[in-house]
Amino acid sequence: QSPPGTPAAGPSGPDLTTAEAGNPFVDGWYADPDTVYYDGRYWVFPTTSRGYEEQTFLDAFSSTDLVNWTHHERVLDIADVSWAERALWAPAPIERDGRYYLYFGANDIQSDEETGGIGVAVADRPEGPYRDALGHPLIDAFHNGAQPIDQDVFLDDDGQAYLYYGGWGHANVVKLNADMTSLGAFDDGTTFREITPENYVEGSFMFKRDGTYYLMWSEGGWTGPDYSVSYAMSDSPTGPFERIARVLEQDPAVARGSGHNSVINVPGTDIWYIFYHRRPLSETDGNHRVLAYDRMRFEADGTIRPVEMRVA
Ligand code: FUB
Repeated sequence: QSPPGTPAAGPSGPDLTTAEAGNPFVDGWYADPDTVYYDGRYWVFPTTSRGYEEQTFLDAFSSTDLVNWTHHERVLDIADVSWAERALWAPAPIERDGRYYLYFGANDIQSDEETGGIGVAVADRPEGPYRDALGHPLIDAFHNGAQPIDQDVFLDDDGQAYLYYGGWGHANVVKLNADMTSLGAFDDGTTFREITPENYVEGSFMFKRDGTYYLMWSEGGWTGPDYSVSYAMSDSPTGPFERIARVLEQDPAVARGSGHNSVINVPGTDIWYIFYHRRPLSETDGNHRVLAYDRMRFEADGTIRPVEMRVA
């Protein structure tokens, strides 16, 4: 069933229906879904949620209608990342100049002495195979207290790309150069700008609507009773970001641990969906996370309404 405002399929364009799949919309334990729209297909790149030692590859899912999903297996394998061994997670996709980039975290480093952090892989096609672009992490150390994990990539209308990232309660934004594989600098010469909003824990995500920048993030412990998603609005991609409210939280009647989200817009419409992971009520293992999406609606002033999670 399609909500009001569903665009009609064009005579030659993709069938951009907005009928909704059931939740979870794909099978398997997955988390941290990041979404992108490439040339008529929606793509979801999640973490393979099996425990850090077993998170050694990334799958992807694609769909033309958000209902029927194709499974793309092992789009990135840790065997192709010389510096990574474990904890491959939170991939962030983007296309630029015909090349497809996937930013990923690996190794879950706990100090600057360890090898790991945020890497970037590149492919000629959305489904990969993605290969490590650098032979070393793009960000391999803590800056402003932010663990180098949970990145999101955002390309602004002026062509400037940004990476938002950070665990351990701190968030940074960095500029990416046009090659998408090296870091730029802000006007003051610095590379890492802290943007940590109130209550931030991890899972940063950026999107833009009607000229306003929305930063979203996860709060609470990832297996705990208060894991949730909140947001801030700004007229600049670098903030300041003042926390406004929660938009996604646990629903004791639906699921636990709902968080680490992304957002996708149905092209040519004002229809938006929030993608996130959640833990079925029947599961107690923290890694037993599944992928879900729900409609995300805005008030006239641009603020986001609390999301109503569909049970299934
Ligand atoms: O999937 C591994 C970690 O769990 C992510 O980095 C966090 O955001 C949490 O979802």
